[in-house]
Amino acid sequence: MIQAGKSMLRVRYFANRSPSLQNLRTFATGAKRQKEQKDKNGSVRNASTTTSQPAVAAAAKAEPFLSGTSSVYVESMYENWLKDPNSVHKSWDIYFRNVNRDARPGEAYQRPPSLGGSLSTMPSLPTGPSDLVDGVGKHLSVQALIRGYQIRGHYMSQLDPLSIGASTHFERIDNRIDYIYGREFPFAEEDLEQEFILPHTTMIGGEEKTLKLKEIINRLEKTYCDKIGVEYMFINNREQCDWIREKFETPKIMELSEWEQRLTWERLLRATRFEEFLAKKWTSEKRFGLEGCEMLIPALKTLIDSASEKGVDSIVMGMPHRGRLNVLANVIRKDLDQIFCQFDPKLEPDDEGSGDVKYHLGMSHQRINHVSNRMVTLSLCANPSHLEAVDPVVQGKTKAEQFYRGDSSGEKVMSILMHGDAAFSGQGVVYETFHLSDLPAYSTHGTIHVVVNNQIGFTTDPRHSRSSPYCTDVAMVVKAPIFHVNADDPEAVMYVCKIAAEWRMKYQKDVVIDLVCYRRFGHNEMDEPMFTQPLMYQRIKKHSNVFKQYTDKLKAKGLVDDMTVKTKLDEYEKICENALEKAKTETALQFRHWLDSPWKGFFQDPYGKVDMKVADTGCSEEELNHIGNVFSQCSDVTIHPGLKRVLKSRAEMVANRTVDWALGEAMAFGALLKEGVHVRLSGQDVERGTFSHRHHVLHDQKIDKKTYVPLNDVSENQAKYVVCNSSLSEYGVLGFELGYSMTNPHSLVLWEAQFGDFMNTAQCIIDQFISCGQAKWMRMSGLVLLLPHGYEGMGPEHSSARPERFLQMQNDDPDSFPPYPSDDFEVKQLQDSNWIIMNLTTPANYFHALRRQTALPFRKPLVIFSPKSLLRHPEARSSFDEMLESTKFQRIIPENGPASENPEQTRRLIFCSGKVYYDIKKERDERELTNDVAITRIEQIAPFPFDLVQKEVEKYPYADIHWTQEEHKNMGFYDFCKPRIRTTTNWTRRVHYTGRHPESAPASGSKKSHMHQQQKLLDDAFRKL
Ligand SMILES: Cc1ncc(C[n+]2csc(CCOP(=O)(O)OP(=O)(O)O)c2C)c(N)n1
Ligand SMILES: [Mg+2]
Repeated sequence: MIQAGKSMLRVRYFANRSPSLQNLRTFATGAKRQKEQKDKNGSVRNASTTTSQPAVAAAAKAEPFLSGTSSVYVESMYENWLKDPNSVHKSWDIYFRNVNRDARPGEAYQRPPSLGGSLSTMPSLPTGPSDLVDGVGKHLSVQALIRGYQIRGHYMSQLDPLSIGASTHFERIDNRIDYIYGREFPFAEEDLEQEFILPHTTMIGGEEKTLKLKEIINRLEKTYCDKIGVEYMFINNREQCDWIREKFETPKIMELSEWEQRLTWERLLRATRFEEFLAKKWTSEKRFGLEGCEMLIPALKTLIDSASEKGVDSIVMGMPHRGRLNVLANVIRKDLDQIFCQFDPKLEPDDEGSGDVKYHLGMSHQRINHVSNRMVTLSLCANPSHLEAVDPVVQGKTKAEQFYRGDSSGEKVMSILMHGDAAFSGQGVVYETFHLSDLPAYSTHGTIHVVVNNQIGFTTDPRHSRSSPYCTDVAMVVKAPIFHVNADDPEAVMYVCKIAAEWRMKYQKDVVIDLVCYRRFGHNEMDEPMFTQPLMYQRIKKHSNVFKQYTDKLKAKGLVDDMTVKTKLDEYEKICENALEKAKTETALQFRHWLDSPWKGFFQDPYGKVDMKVADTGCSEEELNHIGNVFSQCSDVTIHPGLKRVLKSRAEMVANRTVDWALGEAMAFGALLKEGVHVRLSGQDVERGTFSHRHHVLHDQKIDKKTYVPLNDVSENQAKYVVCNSSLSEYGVLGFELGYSMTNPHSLVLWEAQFGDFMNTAQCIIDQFISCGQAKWMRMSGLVLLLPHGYEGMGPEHSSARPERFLQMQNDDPDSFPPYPSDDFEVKQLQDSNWIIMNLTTPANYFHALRRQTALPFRKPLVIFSPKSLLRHPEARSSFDEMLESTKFQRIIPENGPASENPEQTRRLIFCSGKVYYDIKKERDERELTNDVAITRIEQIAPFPFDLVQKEVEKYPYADIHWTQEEHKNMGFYDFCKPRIRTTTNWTRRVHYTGRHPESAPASGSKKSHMHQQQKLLDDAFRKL
C-alpha cells in the first residue's frame, strides 16, 4: 500500500543510510539545535509511531477547508488528540486518524456525511498500490528530486564545524526529503530499488545512464548535502550550470591525491603554528588571530597555485584584520622577522609619515610558486579599519595592472578579496564593488572572494546582523557561484578552491568561497567571548582544531606518522625562533618595507637622484592648435545637430586662440596623451559631462553603438584615453579610481562627482585613504577629484562640495610661515602636503593644474572644486598665451587692474576663490571702484600659498583685508584662509569676513533668498567705500 509504504520509507530510508546521512535524518542542519531543544522538552515524538505536529499542521495547510487556520492551533489540538482522542471534536478525530494513516493532502478531510449517513459508512482511503504515480510520473519525480537537490541541497549540507547552524539562519525544516523535493516526497519503499534513467541535467551517473533511486539519492546527498554546499542554480546560463554540475556531481571527482593531502596538511601546520607562536610570545598583543579558520591559509595557497598554473602571474589581494599576519607570513611570505618587529613596542619608525598598526599594512612581494614553478607577484593592499573599504581599491589596482599589461581578459592579473561574514553582508560597498565586476571599463574579469565565515561579527550573532540566510547572498546579484564549505574539512576546502580558481579562469567572472568556520577566541586576543556567546564558546572549548583533526585523519590513512608530525613541527618552530632572534636585532621600524604598490625608482634619474623641480606644463602654439582641431571634429560619425554647433564653436575658439573650460581640459588631456601619459576619467555621466559641456564620446545618430573619441586621435603614438560613465556609485567608483591611480605614477586618473556634494557617500575613501594614505602607508597617488561646486540658486543639495571638510584635513600649520627657500617654495611645500586643494577661475589654470600633476617629482592627490556656471561664463576663458611654453600654474592670480598700479592708494584688498570672483569683479566695476579695490584670487587653497599671499598683503599696505566667499560663514574657505592670511601679516592686520551668515544647510532652497543673500554679500564686500 503506497501510503503505508511511504510512511515506512521515511523511517527505514534514513535508518539504512550511511552514518553521515543518518545524522541528518529528519531535520535540516540549520534547525538541528531547535530540534535538540524540542527533543529535550519531549514535544517531538518518534516519527515512526506518529506524525509530528508540524507535519500535521503542514498537512492541514493543504486542506482546502482549513486555509488560513493557524498551524499552532492545529498542532495543539493534535497534541491533545494524541493524549485523548475524545478531547477533540469528532471531525478532528477523523481527520487526525486519517493523517496518521498517511492520507494524501486533501484526503484526510472527510466531507460531512450526507443526511441519514453515518461516520462509519464513510469511504475508506485508497489501499492498493499507487494509483497516481505511474511510470512517467515517477521519472518526472526523479527529475524533480535531482533538481531539488541542485537548488536546495546546500541548505541541508553540513557546513558548520560546531553543528550549531548559525551560518545559515534558516527556518526549521521538518522533513528534509520533502523539503528538497519541493513537496511531499512521492516514492514508496519499494521504489528505492527501482532503476531510473538519469536525465541529462545531472552528471551523478558518470558513465552510467541509469541508477537505482537509492543510489541516486545517495550520490545527490554526497554531492550537495555533505561538507560542501554548492549554490549556483540562480545562474541563468546553462553552460555555466552544467560546468559546475560536472565539477561536483561526477562520481569521485572531489577526491584529492595523496600528495595534495600532505601538502594541505603541511600548510595547515604552518598556519596553526604561526598563530600559536604569536600567542606564546606576545600574550597580550592584538593580532586578530585566525584560530578557528586556519584553513584560510591552505585555501589561499591553493587558489594561487591553481591560478598560477593557468598563467596568472600577479595577484592583488585585499583582506580585513582576521588572519592578516598569517596571510602575510604564510601566503605572501613576508619575512617573519619583519612581522615580529612590529610587535616590539620599543621600535620607532625611521620613515616619514605616521604609519599604521601591523594588521593594516600592505605588502608586495614576488616569489616563485612551487606548485606551478612560475614567478608570482602577490600584493596585499594596505587598508584602514573600515571593513570592506579596500574592495574597490583592490579592483582598481588590478584593472590598472591589467590595462598596462594589455591583459584584456584577466589572464595574467587577478584579484582575491577576503571578507568577514558580518562585514560582507553588512557593508554596502560590497554590493557597489560587485556591480563593477562586469562593466567594461571596470571589470577585472573575475574576483575570487573568500569569506571567513566564523558565524559571528565581534559580539553579534548572524541572526541579528543580516536578514538573508547566508552572509554571501549579496553575490547573487552578479550571478557568482557560491561554494559554502565546512572549514573543518580540509579536503572539501581544497577542492572548492581548485574549482573556484578554474571557474574564474574559464569564465572571467566572480566566485565566492564561504569558509564556514568559527572563532576560537574573542574578537581580538583581549576580548571575552563568553559574555555574549556562552553556549557557542562552551562548544568551541570542546572542539579540537582542524590541524589536530586532519593529522589524526592522515595518520589513520597512513599518510603521516608521529615522526613526520614532530619533525615538521620542530622545523617550523625553529624558523619562527630564528626570525624572532633576527627581529630583536632591528633598530627601527621601516614602513617602506610595507609598500603595496612600489614605484621602484620612478622619480629617480639613472644615478638615483631625484630632481625637485616641476617640469614645464606649457605647450607650443602648434600643439595647442593641433589638439584643439582634433577636439573640434567628429571623424565619420553622424553627430547630433546640437553637437555640430558645439564642435563649430570649439573650432572658432581655436581659431581665436581661446579656450573655455572644456577646451582647456581637453588641451591638458591631449597634451599628456601625446607625451605618453595615460589619462582616465571616470564618474557618473562624465563622457558627456553632467553639464553637457564635455562631449568626449560622440555618438552616431544613425548607427547603434558607433562612437568616436576624438582624444584618442591626437597622435599615433599617444597613450590611451579612457573616459567612462560609471555605475551610480561614489564609494565604489572613487575607491576603484584610487586603486587605479596606485599602479602607475605616469598616468592621470580623475574621478568626477556628478555634483560635489555626492562625494560624501565616498567619504570613507576620502578620509581613510586619499587624505592620509601617504602618511599611513607611504603610498602616493596623483588621483584628481573634480567636485562641481558653486552657489547658483539650485538649492541646498547641489551647491557645496563641502570645501571646509577637505581643508580641515589639510596638514599645513595655519600659524606658522613655512620656512622653505623662496626658489623652491612651491615644490617643497607641495612635497610636505598631504594633498592639494584648488578652486580655479580660468581654463588655463585648470590646464596647468592637471598637467602639473604628472610634472611633479612626486604624486599628491588633487581636489578641484570645479565650476558649473563658469563652464560657459564668457569671462572664464583663457588665451593660448596663458598656456604657452613659458607659462605655468598660478597658485594665486593677483589683481592686475588699476588698483595694482597704485597699491598704496588701494583701500581694500579682497581675497576670494572660485566663481565668486567674477561676481565681485562685476560689482566693483559697476560701482567704479577699480582704483580702490584690489581682488586677488587664491587658486590653490591648500597648501596655502603663504609666500605669494604675503607679497600681496605687503603690496597693499593701507588696504583693509577682506575674505569674500559665497559659502556660509561656517563653511567654505574662510576658516582655513583667515588665520593663514593673518600669519602672512605677522598677525598685524585683521581679516574681515564677507559672505553668508552661518547656517546648517549648505544653501537656501529658495531662489529668491539665494538672490537676496548674493546681493547682500556683494554689498558687504564694498561696504564703507
Ligand atoms: C565599517 C566598519 N564598521 C565597524 C567596524 C568595527 N568592527 C571591527 S571588526 C567588526 C566585526 C567584524 O565581523 P566580521 O566581518 O564577521 O569579521 P570577524 O571579525 O568575525 O572575522 C566590527 C563591527 C569596522 N572595523 N568597520
Ligand atoms: Mg565574523
